Amino acid sequence: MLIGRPAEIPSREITDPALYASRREWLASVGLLAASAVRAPIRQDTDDKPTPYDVITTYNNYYEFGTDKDDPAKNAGSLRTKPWTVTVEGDVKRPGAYPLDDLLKGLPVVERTYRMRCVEAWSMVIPWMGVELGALIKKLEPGTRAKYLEFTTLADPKQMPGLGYRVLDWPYVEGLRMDEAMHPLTLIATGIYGKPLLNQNGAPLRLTVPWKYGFKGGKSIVRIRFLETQPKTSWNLSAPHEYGFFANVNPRVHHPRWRQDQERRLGEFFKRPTLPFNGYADQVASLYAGMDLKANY
Ligand SMILES: Nc1nc2c(c(=O)[nH]1)N[C@H]1C(S)=C(S)[C@@H](COP(=O)(O)O)O[C@H]1N2
Ligand SMILES: [Mo]
Repeated sequence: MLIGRPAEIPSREITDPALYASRREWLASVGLLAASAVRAPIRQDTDDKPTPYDVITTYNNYYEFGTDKDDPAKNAGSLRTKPWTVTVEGDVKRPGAYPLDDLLKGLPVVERTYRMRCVEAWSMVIPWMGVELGALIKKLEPGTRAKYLEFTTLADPKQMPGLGYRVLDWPYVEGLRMDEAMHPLTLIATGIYGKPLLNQNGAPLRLTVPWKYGFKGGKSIVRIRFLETQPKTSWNLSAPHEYGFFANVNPRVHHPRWRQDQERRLGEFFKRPTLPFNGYADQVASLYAGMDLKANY
């Protein structure tokens, strides 16, 4: 009955971008969007055409499930995301072990369509659903010494076959400076195309920082720490000259294996130019005023 289509229609057809848009209109027309508890206004942060759902969910980087692009979709079925607990530690007034629902309770649900640029020089456009990380941080009440956030993601060999390969020193850890974490573009994502995240995309919650390379967006987060000093992050530790802590998308600074001034948008034939800060410079460049952006890859 979804937008008047037969129930047996495959889900990938229901969620193609055009139908997604009309589904949203349909939800709005029957008052469902407005009725849901605390839903913030939708803000489109790009006019680029969203990448189809089946591409977003089958072409993935999630090395805990294997290093080929189709490994996560094939192998991540073994991940158990219910129940899910996120531990909050460090200089914060409300530390604790939060069941996921409690962690996110009361925070406005937002939908944002963002470009995602991987350091491997491909990109997608993803309609995320989630909460602003800044809203979560305010709810948890950081202390005055908290200058950075560290995000640790699940590392359970029983559920994650890729952990057998020492590609990285598990668990996968990422981090942000407090002002980056508080920026309204930064999301804790819980869904894509209005549906809960699939395991291969980092269920049940992952980080999304659209002006940074995709590896900053740690998947399946189990711990958030409020720190005084910059956390040690996995890719930066494994190859500091290739992966910076800031890792802002920067077409002028190349990775040894991937030029960064162009990218392949999945689904497109011709390469397109990569934009500084992935096209979000007007919103975020001021965070890095005075920093040498040639060095701060
Ligand atoms: N835990 C974990 N998070 C991760 C990764 C990973 O291997 N493990 N890969 C990162 C990289 S390199 C990218 S580009 C994005 C890919 O997100 P997607 O597969 O949902 O598009 O996830 C990031 N988050
Ligand atoms: Mo990536």
